Amino acid sequence: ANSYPKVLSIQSHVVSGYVGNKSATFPLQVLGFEVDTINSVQFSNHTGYKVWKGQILNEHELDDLTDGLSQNGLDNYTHLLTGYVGSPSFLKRIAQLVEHMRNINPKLIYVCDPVMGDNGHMYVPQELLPIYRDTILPLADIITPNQYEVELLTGKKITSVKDAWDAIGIFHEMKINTVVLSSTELGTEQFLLGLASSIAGGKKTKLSIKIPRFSASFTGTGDLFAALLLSWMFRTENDLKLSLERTIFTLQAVLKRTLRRAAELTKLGHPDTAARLELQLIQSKADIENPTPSITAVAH
Ligand code: ATP
Ligand code: PLP
Ligand code: PXL
Repeated sequence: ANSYPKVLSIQSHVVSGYVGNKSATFPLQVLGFEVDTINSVQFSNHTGYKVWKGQILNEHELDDLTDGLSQNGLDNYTHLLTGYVGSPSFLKRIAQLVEHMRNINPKLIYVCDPVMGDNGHMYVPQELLPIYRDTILPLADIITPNQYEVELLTGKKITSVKDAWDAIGIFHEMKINTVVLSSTELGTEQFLLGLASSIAGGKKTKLSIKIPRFSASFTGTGDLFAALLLSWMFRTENDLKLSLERTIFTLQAVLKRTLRRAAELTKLGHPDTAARLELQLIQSKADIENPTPSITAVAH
């Protein structure tokens, strides 16, 4: 029996900075999860810098790791979390892995961030799209696509809040219990609009949340969002409203701290590189542990 929830997180590792597993592990641990990580890549830093170097894990190497876990009976997880995946063969192996993990624990919760692109631009190979749509998503319990990823997955352009709810309905028809669009451009200049919907246990919940927008673009926030949402859905027994509000509170706190630090670095004459906007995650431990939401999500 598991005394703690135990998550397998398959994401990027960066030596310096906070994206992928570096963004997800600390908050999950702070919130009481055992976290086992498989590093789908190991890079010096994220790809927003002028240079990045490192290694990519292939599907055979993934098999080696999961086979070792399996032979020692270490593959009893309560949760699986996946983010950025760069190759079709690796993504197909993840589908097999979900099925294996569900045989071990039929109650496994799979949280999938189907990372493919942003703002009308795909940054993964196009072959990933049909694999996510037809093979991976039907296995997921919670998905966190962005607006562009929803358009890719449903084949429909989203230009209104109604379009977004309709698209979310399509995912529910695929038996995905919980769908969260962590940020859409359907708000205003001042606010990003977050949308969340759940049909878990036959109970329908539809929520929107206005997220005060900062005029900077960050990296690793999508990964942090998915890790926090996973944590709070477990800790609140699937209370989507509380989970969304707490997740957004922590993101706001991390981003405010990150911007404060960036301004300090600028004052000190630090060069204007991607390093200035690395998430101030460790410094935000208290805001991860004890979120005190001030923004409420409203029902639809
Ligand atoms: P993914 O690509 O991982 O599926 P995404 O692109 O939607 O997700 P982000 O745009 O990084 O992910 O958003 C995740 C969360 O980060 C948002 O819900 C929001 O809380 C926060 N966030 C990111 N950028 C900003 C910003 N400029 N201002 C305010 N909040 C932000
Ligand atoms: N660009 C590349 C090459 C990436 O690998 C990622 C990671 O997922 C992103 C952009 C954007 O990441 P996100 O929107 O999750 O912050
Ligand atoms: O999800 C963000 C991310 C993950 N992994 C790698 C990245 C990025 C964003 O740039 O470069 C390797």
